[in-house]
Amino acid sequence: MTSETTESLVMSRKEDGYTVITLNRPGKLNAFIKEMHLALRKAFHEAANDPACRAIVLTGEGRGFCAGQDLQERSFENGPPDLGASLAENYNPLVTAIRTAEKPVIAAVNGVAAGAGANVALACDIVIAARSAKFIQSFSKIGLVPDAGGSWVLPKLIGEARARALAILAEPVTAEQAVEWGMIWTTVDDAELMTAAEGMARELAARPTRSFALMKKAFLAGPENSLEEQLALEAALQRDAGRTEDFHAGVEAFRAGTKPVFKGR
Ligand code: T3D
Repeated sequence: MTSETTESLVMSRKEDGYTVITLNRPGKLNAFIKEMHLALRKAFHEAANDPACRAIVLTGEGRGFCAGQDLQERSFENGPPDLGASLAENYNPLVTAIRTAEKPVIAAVNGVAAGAGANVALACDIVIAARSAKFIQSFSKIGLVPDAGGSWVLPKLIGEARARALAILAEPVTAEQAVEWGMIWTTVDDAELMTAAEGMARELAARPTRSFALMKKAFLAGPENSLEEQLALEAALQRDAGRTEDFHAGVEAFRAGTKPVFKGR
């Protein structure tokens, strides 16, 4: 690495109520190298565990969101690399951290999101993409299979026919097409991306954070559960939600006809 340091590979900016985490290898479209994974895990862990942070925005510096694994990092000199180990060590914990974070995670997709870069974005709770962004399941172009949760989340989002075709053909999906297919939440003009993403984060930071944490548990478990199991889980989660200060504040404000002040607990 020349001017790249672990610290600078990922930037973390704390705002009032939310944190913006920015992948920062713009010259390589923010492709993942080991050091960037380490820095991202650290930044994400800090934001996830910071009580003052009630929403996280993940974005990329420059013209790309993330081009997935840095292919220059892979060496075949001593035999084939162990990609399973790479996933277990780096990508899987990241996707799990995003899905289990007890606060909403917004992906602000500023440009191309390819390979694991696309699927890290799709692991986030809400995806907002710049109009010029595109999503590419580029794995099959280099003989790999979708990872970082892509084979799990894509069929759920867009149906199996489209998921299979995207994985096999590795064709880019524009931001507008992604919205139309239900792959992402919305698209905005490029210049508006961070205003939109941070505006949403600011708004979410003023909402009842525990309810977001609990509903994430429900959505995570849902696909594997029977209806009976999911109903039981909803009852357990709602029991917890009903015990929060924010539920109390919400009901009091409703009765008084005032605006609730949610504290996230
Ligand atoms: O290994 C494991 O741990 C297993 C996990 C695998 C997960 C994966 O993500 S596998 C998939 C890896 N990603 C790709 O295959 C995508 C490769 N990149 C591309 O196909 C294209 O770059 C894009 C379609 C994303 C963008 O194209 P374009 O024309 O807009 O940009 P570009 O000119 O190709 O790229 C700009 C620079 O970024 C360029 O560097 P240079 O020549 O200017 O110094 C290019 O080499 C670099 N870059 C882009 N993607 C990667 C990359 N360098 C290393 N690895 C990349 N993935």
